[in-house]
Amino acid sequence: MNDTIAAIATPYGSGGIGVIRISGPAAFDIAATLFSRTRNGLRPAGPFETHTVCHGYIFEPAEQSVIDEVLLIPMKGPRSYTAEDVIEIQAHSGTVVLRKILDEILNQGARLSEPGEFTKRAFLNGRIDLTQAEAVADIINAKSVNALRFAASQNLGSLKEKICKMRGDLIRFLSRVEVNIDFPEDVEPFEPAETEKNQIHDLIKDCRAFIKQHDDACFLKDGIRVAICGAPNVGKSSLMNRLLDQDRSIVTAVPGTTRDPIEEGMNMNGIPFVLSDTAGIHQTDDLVEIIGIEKAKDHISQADIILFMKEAGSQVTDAEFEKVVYRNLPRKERKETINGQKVIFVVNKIDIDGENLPQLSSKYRDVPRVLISALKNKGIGRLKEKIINISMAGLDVGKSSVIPNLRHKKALELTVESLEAVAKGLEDGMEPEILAMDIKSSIDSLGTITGETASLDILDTIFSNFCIGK
Ligand SMILES: Nc1nc2c(ncn2[C@@H]2O[C@H](COP(=O)(O)OP(=O)(O)OP(=O)(O)O)[C@@H](O)[C@H]2O)c(=O)[nH]1
Ligand SMILES: [Mg+2]
Repeated sequence: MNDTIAAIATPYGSGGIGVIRISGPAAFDIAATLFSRTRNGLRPAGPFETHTVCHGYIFEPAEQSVIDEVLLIPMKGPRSYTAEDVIEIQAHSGTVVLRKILDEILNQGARLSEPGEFTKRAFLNGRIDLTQAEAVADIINAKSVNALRFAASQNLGSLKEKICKMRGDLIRFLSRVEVNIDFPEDVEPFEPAETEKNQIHDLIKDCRAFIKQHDDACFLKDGIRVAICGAPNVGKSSLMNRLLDQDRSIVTAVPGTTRDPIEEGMNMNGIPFVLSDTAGIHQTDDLVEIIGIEKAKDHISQADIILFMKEAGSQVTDAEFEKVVYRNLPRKERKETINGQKVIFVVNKIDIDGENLPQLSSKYRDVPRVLISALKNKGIGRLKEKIINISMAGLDVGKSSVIPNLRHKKALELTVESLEAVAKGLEDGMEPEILAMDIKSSIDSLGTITGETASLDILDTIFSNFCIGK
């Protein structure tokens, strides 16, 4: 933490501008020895006025030659990204020029930063909490506008505020319990007020709501998995290409064309999806097809939404639906998947026969049916709408401002566990000493979310996922 770090902060390759970042106590001195306001010889330029833009030249000191014409932005800590003294140099973006400038900065005593080290310093210096640091990575990796919106809100501290408030309530409650442990003769014996019991129940409810929010909305980050399945030749690959609006899967009139599942990402209404086109499921002796069918079944079992396809003019039986879809779903999710309308019965090729349309039996009356022609581009808009509606069902993306990630969710589950012990303890009139232990562990697990009580392991895992220069 006491040394000065530097890194190229923009992606490698040719581009308009490349940024090099320096952070630490020697940042201003290092910049002053390499930067000159005139091109006629290196005349050290400091002291810099903070938060201004300086035009000038970066020199190679040994040769006294100009490496590049640059803009330099000095930012005195704590008003900077890391809360330390920071210099950002905007140079021309090319691998060689940026590398050369960075080498000169390292020659002056800076150290090459580790992945995420600038953000880690911002966290360790108390400028941001851990949820905000994680949101930085989420902003960079956002695959959709919605994912970006949640990440941006978390970056501004929406999750931090909520967790800090819950933790604050528990800390106040703990201090009241601890007074009884430390000074039992000076105060009345501990008797929890009704409001305190209610407060613990409310906190459990809040944690559970966050956990649900994760379960409902984590797909906004990773993408909703949509599997297209059915018998050979029904038009699965044609639909895949139609939804993607590109020729991704091979389409032929020969049944059994698709073997390996084909996956492709796409974005609809700001929601990321991962579509997979799978091999036609049927009875076969062809070894390659058999392997493809096994893979298709894997995709069906892992999908969030399943498009079960049949052709117009054909019949469908419960047995076929069960073989292709129902029996491939994880046992405990079968009912919920069908009732939650996560399977759509897609009838394709309605251009050939618009009269004889297959219909599932009343046993599967909850499965919605959508009629399309992948070839003639009919009904595709309605199918997309249906997929989007299913994805958003029960999720109020508009109102909520936070989506806890998996790490937060696990910490919240631990918090619920300890808070339930606290609630039970309050009912049973448990000793204040034992009550205090359970309250403390709930405070600790909430603290791992914001970083107050996060171990070094957690920090290393989080920041090693960042790129160098962030
Ligand atoms: N008339 C008509 N033909 C279609 C339609 N959709 C697909 N086809 C044709 O049906 C044949 C099979 O299409 P594919 O998309 O390869 O079908 P598939 O389900 O991927 O087939 P496999 O990969 O072999 O399982 C091709 O000749 C397509 O042109 C449609 O809506 N109407
Ligand atoms: Mg195919």
